Amino acid sequence: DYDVVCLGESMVTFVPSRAGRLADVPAFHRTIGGAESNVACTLARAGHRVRWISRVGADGFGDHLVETIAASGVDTGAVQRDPRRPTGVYFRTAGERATTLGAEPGKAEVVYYRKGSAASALSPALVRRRDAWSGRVLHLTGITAALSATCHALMRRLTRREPGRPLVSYDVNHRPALWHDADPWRLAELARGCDLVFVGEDEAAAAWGLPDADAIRAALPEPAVLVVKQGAAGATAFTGSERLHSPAPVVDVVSHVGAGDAFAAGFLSATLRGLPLPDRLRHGHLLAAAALTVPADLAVPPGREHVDALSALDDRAWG
Ligand code: KDG
Repeated sequence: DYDVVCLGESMVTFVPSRAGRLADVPAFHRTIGGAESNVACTLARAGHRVRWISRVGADGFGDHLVETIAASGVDTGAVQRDPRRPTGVYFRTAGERATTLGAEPGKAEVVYYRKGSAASALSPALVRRRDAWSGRVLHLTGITAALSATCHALMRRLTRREPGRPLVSYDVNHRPALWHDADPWRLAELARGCDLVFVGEDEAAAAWGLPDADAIRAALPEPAVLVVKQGAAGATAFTGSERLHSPAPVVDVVSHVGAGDAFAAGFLSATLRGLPLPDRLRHGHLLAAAALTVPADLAVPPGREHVDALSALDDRAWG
């Protein structure tokens, strides 16, 4: 059995050869993206047993995703091939530090080609419970809920509180480009059925109009652990009656894409190792720092000993 099962869509990702508006980028570099497989790969590289469940097209991009994710040490045996639908792809800008016309500073421009993708056909009928429940933790994100009606139904099924289910971890991951017609409060409804929830203060403001960490906790009292990420200001975790803030290390940001996934992976890794809450938050910050300082969605994370050593540094080294 696995430590963590991650379920969700991955895409072949095209990252520009240089900074600037998407409209001006002449060439792209192929890499991979997908919030849940980013978490899976980072956890596998930290030494955990991880499975990724998804559906890809019977095409070269599907092969590339499965081969790359498997090469990180993730079990891909439960990944399905769809003979009729393609693997999703997406393009985004790089060099978010540069303020370019048409792009909000600090935000990447993102264009998805994933409507009707193989993964959007995932449904309660296509995912066996014994596969989804084959780990100590099942990690999901709100992206899946936005892909199709059948994917939303699958998310509702997987976040239903039932005896015998593993710990369900959920990163809200509000992607505005996927929520044109749908109500983003669906993301909060799903969170209520989960045990561990990650959400950014910025996305809670955008999706739900909630101003700060305390307002988010008031709206989401159900998860046993709620982690509110506050960008450069750090993160605040709520567990039962406890509230703990942890500052983030100062880094030179190259790209924000993938940092949230790395944070979730660090927090989950420390949780699986039975480390206390302050260490879970620090492990999250350290892996996020690695992701923030590379252009790709997925960074090669620092090794476990390195993270442990950094995490043990004096408090003055933080914030
Ligand atoms: O968290 C990073 C992801 O957003 C990226 O890898 C692509 O999964 C992706 C998405 O749907 O945006």
